[in-house]
Amino acid sequence: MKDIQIEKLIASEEARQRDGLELIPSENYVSRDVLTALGSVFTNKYSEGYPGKRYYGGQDFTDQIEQLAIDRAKQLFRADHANVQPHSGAPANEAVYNAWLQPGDTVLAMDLGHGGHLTHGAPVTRSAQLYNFIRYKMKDTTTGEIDYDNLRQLALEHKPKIILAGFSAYPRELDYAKFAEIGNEVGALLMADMAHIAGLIAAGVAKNPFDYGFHVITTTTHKTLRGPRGGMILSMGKVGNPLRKVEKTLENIPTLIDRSIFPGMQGGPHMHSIAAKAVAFYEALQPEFKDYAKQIVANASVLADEMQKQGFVLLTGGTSNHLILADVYKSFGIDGKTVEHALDAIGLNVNANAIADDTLPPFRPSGIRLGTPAITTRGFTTEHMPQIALWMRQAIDNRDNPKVLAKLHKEVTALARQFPLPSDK
Ligand code: DSN
Repeated sequence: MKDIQIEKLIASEEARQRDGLELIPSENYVSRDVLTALGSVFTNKYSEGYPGKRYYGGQDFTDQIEQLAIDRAKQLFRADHANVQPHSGAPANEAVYNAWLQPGDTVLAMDLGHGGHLTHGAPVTRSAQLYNFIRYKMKDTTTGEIDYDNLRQLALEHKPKIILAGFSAYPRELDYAKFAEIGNEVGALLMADMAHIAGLIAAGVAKNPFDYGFHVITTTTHKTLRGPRGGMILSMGKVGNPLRKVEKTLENIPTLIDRSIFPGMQGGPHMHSIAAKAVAFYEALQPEFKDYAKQIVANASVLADEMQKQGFVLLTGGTSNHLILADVYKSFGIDGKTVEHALDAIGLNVNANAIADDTLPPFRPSGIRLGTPAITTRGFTTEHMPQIALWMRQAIDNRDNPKVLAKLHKEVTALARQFPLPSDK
């Protein structure tokens, strides 16, 4: 590379990723093949429109790439339709709102503090200015059970046009059948945001909301699905010409979504990213991906147990997926940001996270959030989890002792280096 500054920074980031343990639950390591597709000449091409219906010439290969991505996504998630163009998860969610709602319409979604996502109507977002978001919560934070009775009452009272099941900080399975029952009772579009668990659903390790009558699923492609940074919208219904207007009916959802993404919200799709999505979907269709997903959940379950032995108080008492939320304020009397920094200092990356009804502010919340998708990609198994939990506790206890932190950092690096990144292979 002629740009030495950027070359050095890429090399430094590679070393950081290799020498540490990535425990942020929304991150992962992609394969060399995904990286190759992402760095390919498809980044040079404009392709507004959809396969066979483009506004510019020269689409012989872009059409094939996008069609492969679509077909593989549909197969993975048993969907009637896939739009693989969203640049990420936030625009994917916004595109569904834009497809189905009028300004002022109501959406019933999970409260941010109880596990929901910013794009599910947090007051600071543009969507929250356009639409009326009502929030449901957990009934009991020690088990994670959603308050379905309250959810139903809210639905009957506010008549939401969309009921949204999904989360970015919730360690349990949702009861999609209950959501569907309530949604059907009030005539709402059933939308799931499976960004965190897409890989688990693809592998059959977590439930697929489509099996319970959901109409739309949004996701990112870079978390448990282990693809490039990007988004996708899957839907059930009739697939029409995306460039023609159709009536707003549940059956026409796929066409409404295509129109909402282009020309509604985005311009040219990022075809290099779509090529990389296609590669990731190919990888997720291989039998070994099922083993990977099972191992993610097994690792998370043991890590959660081991953390509890080390004194961490866990929200919902554990985990059923890839994700763990710990109330470190309750556990050790210190905030999540302090713990994040202490763990960073020894090469363990987690993120500070608000817990349900947090009394501390968002930038210095009571919790940390972590998970096992990335370390499982590197080959870590349940036998390594006690050591990770022990290091976490030691880093917290010695957070003001640079000598001990440096020693722990060396130990973490020594273990990490035994597990190459997929892009090294
Ligand atoms: N930032 C993502 C996460 O970490 O869960 C969600 O958008």
